Amino acid sequence: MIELYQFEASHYCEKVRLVLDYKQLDYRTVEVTPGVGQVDLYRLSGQRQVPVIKDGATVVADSTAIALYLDKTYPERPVLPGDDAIRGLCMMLEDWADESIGPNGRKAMIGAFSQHPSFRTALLPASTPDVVKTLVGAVPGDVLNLLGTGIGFGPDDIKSATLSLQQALSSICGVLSEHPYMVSGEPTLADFAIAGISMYLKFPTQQYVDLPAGLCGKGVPGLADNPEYERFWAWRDRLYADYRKVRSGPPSDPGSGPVKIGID
Ligand SMILES: N[C@@H](CCC(=O)N[C@@H](CS)C(=O)NCC(=O)O)C(=O)O
Repeated sequence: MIELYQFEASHYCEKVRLVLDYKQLDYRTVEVTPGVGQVDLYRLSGQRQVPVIKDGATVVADSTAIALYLDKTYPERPVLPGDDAIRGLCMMLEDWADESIGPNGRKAMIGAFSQHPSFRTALLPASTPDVVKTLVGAVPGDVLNLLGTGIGFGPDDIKSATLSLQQALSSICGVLSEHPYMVSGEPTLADFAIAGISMYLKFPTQQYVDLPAGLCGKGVPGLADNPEYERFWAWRDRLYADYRKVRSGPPSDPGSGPVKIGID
């Protein structure tokens, strides 16, 4: 069976899980422990980032390379369009999702996390005592802003990331006003990349991903709840409902399992 080495909370891993589910491939996930687990991952794949898949003797790193490998090896339910010109567009959009929506989404989410106490406390396990929740919620946003400045997560970086994401969501809504999916009448890698990599803008509304239940449907204020982007969120919800498998087990008990949001 295919093994997916992952961080459950990684948006690049979510892109791969969407592709695997769409292609109806059986797989099992192997949760990599940030830091120490990445040493083993390096031994396996020659690099330290997730996602990585192991399929028999074949090991593939990088979400794009994985999607291409899966489509080539398992051609049923392709995610790459057959037509050269449409495939070109698909790959361009996929790259845009990886290189722009991904890094900007991470910054905007961390910005929301620092500015909104309720978002911050939603990241905590349900079993967290109220007193701790209050304390975490009460850390002033300014302090968190200061901590982020200098590593590319200061208020200016977050503002420009958010602006770029607003532009991205408007553009996608424009496409969706005339088409059901990004480049053709069927979903392609462009759709799964955008849908998976937008996870930090708004977490999926159901327990598709093993995250604290309080995070379901929560996201970056101004993006996740803005009626201007309703078409985008409706499209993503539909894609999830049609193709993504809901987790079968109960949400992790935060007291007994890893609930760390492994956002690097
Ligand atoms: N281009 C890569 C990006 C993967 C990536 O950024 N992975 C992050 C998790 S979201 C990671 O492994 N970070 C740990 C690290 O860089 O040490 C892909 O598409 O797979």
